[in-house]
Amino acid sequence: MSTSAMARRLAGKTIVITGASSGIGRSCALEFARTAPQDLRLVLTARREDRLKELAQQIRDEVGDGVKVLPVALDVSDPEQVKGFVQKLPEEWRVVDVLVNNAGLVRGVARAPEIAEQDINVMFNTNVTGLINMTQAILPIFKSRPNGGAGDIINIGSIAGREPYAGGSIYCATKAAVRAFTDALRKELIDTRIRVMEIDPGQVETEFSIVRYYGDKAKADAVYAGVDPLTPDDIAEVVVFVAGRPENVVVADTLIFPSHQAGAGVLYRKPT
Ligand code: NDP
Ligand code: 8X3
Repeated sequence: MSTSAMARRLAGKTIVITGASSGIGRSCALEFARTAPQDLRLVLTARREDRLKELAQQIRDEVGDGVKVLPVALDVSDPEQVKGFVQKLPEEWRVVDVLVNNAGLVRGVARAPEIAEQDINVMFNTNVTGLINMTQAILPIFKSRPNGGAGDIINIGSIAGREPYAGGSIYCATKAAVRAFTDALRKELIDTRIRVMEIDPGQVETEFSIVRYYGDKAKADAVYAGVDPLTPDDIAEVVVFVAGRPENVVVADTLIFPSHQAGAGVLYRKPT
């Protein structure tokens, strides 16, 4: 069977994805599996383990045994769980090559001084501290490789980290923090083969808005009324693309909009 250059570059890799139970993370798992179906290991993590198991089965049904999938329940906002994560993996799964730091969420549209403390904490603990702790848990593996180390860190940021908007101050601050951490880390690792990359989506239709509106599906649907948002697969294709570049190519920073969007909240809605 002939394989693509990208499949050959990804072959043999072990890829950890956070937030793989839904949306962009779930699509990333499927896209990696479809792109390199012959020899890949996927460690799929999130809090909802039942969903991860279903996804593992779907991948097996679709591409067969070439892709090995390990579902792992992991709450990235819990520092103790993240600290124990690598040690708890079976030994053959610990040689991680790619970390996709995707787990994240927004809660509410409140403005200061009305923002619930719990929402502030959950957004920072997940989007910022969780991402940093995951990175610190995996980096020693990368750094143990020759010539200073090798491996890929792919952080999912957001247009919200570049253009803060009213009603999103905390979420925007978390994504700006992701951006600062990512840029500093890339500089810290300049003498290695560790690639630090950030992908910033604009509007993507996932469970993101359902979570933002505390489960209110009608409010979430209104976000996408009259527009044609990105799908999680659109972002997953870019994630797999950057991981599948030749070793010397670092797609450091990417901003992706749907065609109706030109900034955070700068949307064209079709008249209804
Ligand atoms: P979804 O709500 O569909 O998916 C979010 C994922 O994050 C779920 O798998 C969820 O899993 C996981 N997650 C949330 N909290 C935790 C936690 N504490 N520990 C582990 N996993 C967690 O949203 P998206 O796919 O849209 O979001 C993915 C990323 O994309 C986020 O970082 C988001 O900020 C970013 N993004 C989204 C955009 C959009 O418009 N949708 C635009 C720009 C960026 P579980 O609940 O099972 O733990
Ligand atoms: C999600 C994009 O603009 O809805 O990160 O906050 S936005």
